[in-house]
Amino acid sequence: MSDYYVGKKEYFPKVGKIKYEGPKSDNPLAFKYYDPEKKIGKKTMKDHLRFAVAYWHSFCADGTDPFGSATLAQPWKTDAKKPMDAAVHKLDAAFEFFSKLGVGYYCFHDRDLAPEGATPAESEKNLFTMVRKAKKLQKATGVKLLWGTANLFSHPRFMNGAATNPEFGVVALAATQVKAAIDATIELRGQGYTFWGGREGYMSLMNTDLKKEKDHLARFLIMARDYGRKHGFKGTFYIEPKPMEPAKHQYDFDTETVIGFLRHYGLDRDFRLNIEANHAELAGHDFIHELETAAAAGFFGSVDANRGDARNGWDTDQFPNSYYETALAMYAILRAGGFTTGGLNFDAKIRRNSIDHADLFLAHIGGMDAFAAGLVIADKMIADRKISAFVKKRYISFNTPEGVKFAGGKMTLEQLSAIGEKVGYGKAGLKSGKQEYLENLFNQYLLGL
Ligand code: XLS
Ligand code: CA
Ligand code: CA
Repeated sequence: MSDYYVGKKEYFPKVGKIKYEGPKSDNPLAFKYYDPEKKIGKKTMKDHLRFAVAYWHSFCADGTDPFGSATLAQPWKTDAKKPMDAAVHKLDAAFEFFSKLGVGYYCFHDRDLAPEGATPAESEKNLFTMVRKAKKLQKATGVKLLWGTANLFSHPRFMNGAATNPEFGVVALAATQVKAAIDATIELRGQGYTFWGGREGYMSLMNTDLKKEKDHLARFLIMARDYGRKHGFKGTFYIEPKPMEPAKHQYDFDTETVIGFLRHYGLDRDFRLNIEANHAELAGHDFIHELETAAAAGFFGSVDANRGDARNGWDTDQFPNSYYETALAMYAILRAGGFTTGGLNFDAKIRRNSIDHADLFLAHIGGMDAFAAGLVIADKMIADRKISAFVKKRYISFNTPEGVKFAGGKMTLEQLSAIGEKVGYGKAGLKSGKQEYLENLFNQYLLGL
């Protein structure tokens, strides 16, 4: 029996343990850049990148889209007659996949792990039956939970939102799920708990009290935070911004919006951001802009690693494959101090016509290689100091006593204006921003891989 599956059946029999073979390998089922134990600076690649697999895309989504039904063969579902049996098979398949791929973490929604029951109590029972099994598999494989979350958007009861629903009863039902999902996360020693604002937003302001809904959302998050802390959750709570889809407008629009919200409602100590590349794009931002914004405010937490499509205006959730993007992202992440409780969660799905047995592996291998390469490139950029030295020098005029006074809040507008009088027109020290030089330099780092 293979070391990499612990259930009764092997679900990926044609794939063994994925190994590092180096950039010259022509084996599609091998890593070209991701060499888990290789040290980059003080940490191994594995510890820098903290890869996680998203349970929902890889084991639940079946290729259904608005125009067509399931395309992906998922024997762990079709094998079973009862929903709970299917959940057990799915868990076995998932842990076989995690171990063969060699990722350290996974992430799930409550309903990914276990089906909803006839009552909230039965749903919780189902979840805990699966949590107990997951705990055993975590122990057997060493794979850990990066974060847990609750699905508060799929069921029709959440069509008008969860915490922001106009019906108090629905808000209370959302609480049954969040309470149980936090318990599950604690039980599985999850390092984080995520809130993505599924349908927390609105479709029309004609029927929406925006202020009330935002207040309710904050209330709900405060209760969840207090519950988690009271029951021993020491990890990080995350908010994952997204500007739209499924709602026309979502309250957690982007990083800056979420930071403002957290500060306004006093949630800034416990919550950090989980930034998704595709959501950044939907908000009209570069991924690195969102990372840098979070880091600058001390809110950087975790990443949902994927990509969108520059010409599609929706959440395509594709696997990341641009080394340009991953290098920029890792440059921001390393300068933010790297991950602590967070990691790189592949919130990405294979295309619905990727129906071969190994496609799920190939997708993850590509994403892991892209981030490993990004890490190596970013590490060189930092070590070389050319870019950081340039940026530092660009602001050197603020190192004068007057500049220091200004930045330290020790100057009035009158005083600043008097300095301006002295500087006079034509002597303000115009210097080139050197964008083209820096972009060329970046390409050199990229090719120097
Ligand atoms: C959907 C979100 C979702 C969260 C978890 O767009 O990305 O999958 O990451 O609820
Ligand atoms: Ca996500
Ligand atoms: Ca997404």
